[in-house]
Amino acid sequence: GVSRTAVWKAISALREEGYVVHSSPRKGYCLHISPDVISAAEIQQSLQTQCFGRDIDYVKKLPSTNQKAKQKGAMGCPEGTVVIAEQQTEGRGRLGRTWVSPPKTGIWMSILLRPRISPAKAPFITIMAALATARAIEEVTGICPGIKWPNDIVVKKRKVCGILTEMHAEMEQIHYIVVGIGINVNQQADDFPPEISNTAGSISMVTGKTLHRREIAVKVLENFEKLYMEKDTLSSQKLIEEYKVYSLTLGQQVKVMWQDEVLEGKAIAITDTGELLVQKQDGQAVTVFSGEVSVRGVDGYV
Ligand code: BTX
Repeated sequence: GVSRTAVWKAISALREEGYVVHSSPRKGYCLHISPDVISAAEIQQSLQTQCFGRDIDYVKKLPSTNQKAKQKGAMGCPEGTVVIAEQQTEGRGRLGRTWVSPPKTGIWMSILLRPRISPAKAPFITIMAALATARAIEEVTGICPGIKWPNDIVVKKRKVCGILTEMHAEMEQIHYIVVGIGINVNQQADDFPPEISNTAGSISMVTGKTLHRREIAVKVLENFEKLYMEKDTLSSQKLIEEYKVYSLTLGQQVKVMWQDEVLEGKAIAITDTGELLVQKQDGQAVTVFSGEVSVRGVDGYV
């Protein structure tokens, strides 16, 4: 019941997106090559989740996916809604920092959540997102990444992913949480601006291959949903044990930077609510909250 012209129009639109479609008179069309696009259709065709990514808002260019996801949170959009962009012009990191998000090379996405947990437990959501992302990178590429507490994923001493969790809550109740995940996938060394060229890296720089971003995006959503759905039964200790497998911070000497203060000590544990416990030289243990500080190894970035 569809006219040839309608089909031709749809095929032309796909070609404009970068799909290579062969056509043959009287036979029809054949999809030859799919480009590396992270549109809703591309992600959803292989996504095996119940809730995460069932609703995806795919945008070519926007200031920040976290900003848009927060608007959706305020509008009452359902849990699991994802905002994903090919490019961010005002990508944000923690503490008002910038997240460099050039077009078509990385995964810039935000997930809207409405957990029924106490706001004090919210740091655990970041821990889950970091664990899910590390697992996704490992499953797709075979590389074993490290997690620098709380939210950096590091490969070969370079940051390939950052996570920004933002919450809208009252004292006792969370209205919504937005988890923003930025993953550098296909950038090469000279794609990064000079100010981060010594610390930033991409997955492709390690594998030497260009990767399909959607495969990683799908695995992140699947792994994250699995951990998230288990949150009421999974003990925090079990989650921390799993997180520890990837942790680059635990057991290390670290420098904690907060405003103008620097604290040095050994990272000895992650608490039941997801904070880092640092033991100073005088033996005193200090709890470090993720929203407020930068943590560095004493010998450099990791
Ligand atoms: P962060 O504050 O831990 O890291 C930000 C710092 O990382 C910057 O100050 C800079 O030094 C460095 N940096 C900036 N861009 C990159 C990059 N592309 N790769 C490696 N290092 C970089 C981390 O904050 C949280 C980042 C979350 C990004 C996602 S993307 C989707 C969502 N939308 C949004 O606006 N933010 C999140």
